[in-house]
Amino acid sequence: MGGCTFTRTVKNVSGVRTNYTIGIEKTDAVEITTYPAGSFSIPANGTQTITIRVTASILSGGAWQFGRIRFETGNTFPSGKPISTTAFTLAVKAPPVGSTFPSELRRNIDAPAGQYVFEDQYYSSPITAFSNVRYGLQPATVESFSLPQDPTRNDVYDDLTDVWYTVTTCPSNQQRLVVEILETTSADLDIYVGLGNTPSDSMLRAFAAGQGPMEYLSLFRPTFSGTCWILVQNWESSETGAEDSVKLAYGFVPRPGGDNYTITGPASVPAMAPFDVTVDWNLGGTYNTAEVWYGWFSLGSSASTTDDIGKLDFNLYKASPGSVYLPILFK
Ligand SMILES: [Ca+2]
Ligand SMILES: [Ca+2]
Repeated sequence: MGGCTFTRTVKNVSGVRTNYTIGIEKTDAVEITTYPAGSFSIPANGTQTITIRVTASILSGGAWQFGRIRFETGNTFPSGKPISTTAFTLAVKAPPVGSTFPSELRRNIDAPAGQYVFEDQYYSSPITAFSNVRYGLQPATVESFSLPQDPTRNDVYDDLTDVWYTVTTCPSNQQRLVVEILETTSADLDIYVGLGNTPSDSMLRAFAAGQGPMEYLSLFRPTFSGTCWILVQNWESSETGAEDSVKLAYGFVPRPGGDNYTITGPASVPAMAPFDVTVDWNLGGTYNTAEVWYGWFSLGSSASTTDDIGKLDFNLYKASPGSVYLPILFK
């Protein structure tokens, strides 16, 4: 699907710390998301980088879509004068090809069996024999531990007692490798994955080390396998000297799979006519022993073309008391 991501860096020249909220206005057939989302705060003379993702839907029919992003604040200059809202506009146009399916399906669950219906989806070509390929759902391994801030955080590997890591086997021929933070009190965790028994920079193969603690690493068909390590560094603890709790999930999606869920759709659909697709899962006994499951599926328009309509990461989370996994459905 057409879409683009870009960044804007804003500098605070007001002379005071300023809190901004992000407002988005847009036409219907475009999605606009920002990171950070919602709001941010910039110290006097500080800067903030905003990442903006813009995706035009095929429902735009190739017409220009428009958006306006506003940074609003109730703060005032030292003189007492209000700081005005800043804003910029953007325009996007995408060819009417592809489908309206998102790139992932995430659900919170409270029972072994469940269902999700993608309603009123569109595909730019005719569907002559709806098909799908399914991998997973495979239970993840969940680890809970506590971790203080790495006192030498600019070097992940200098003292491995300052970080948390586990050694496991990264199987070959996997559709996905997923490592993610489920819960933590830390202000900023980072995830590193590499080969061998002992973490080192030279054996690093993948990492997720962005802003904030809730890192999510999802690799499509990882090219490395064998004995591997998964490492978590506490880059910034919740407060000085604190040991932060961390709940981490990691898992693999083997090929083949797909025994514990089904996908149904209409056998045939004309181009650009709405249709529903239903995903039904039954985790069976694993529901009692696991709390996160990973899968992957594709949707196709004929028996021989099985992935032209959509390719989706599929994550299920069993919500435990006291935890909040927000179901995120990107559309
Ligand atoms: Ca260190
Ligand atoms: Ca981070």
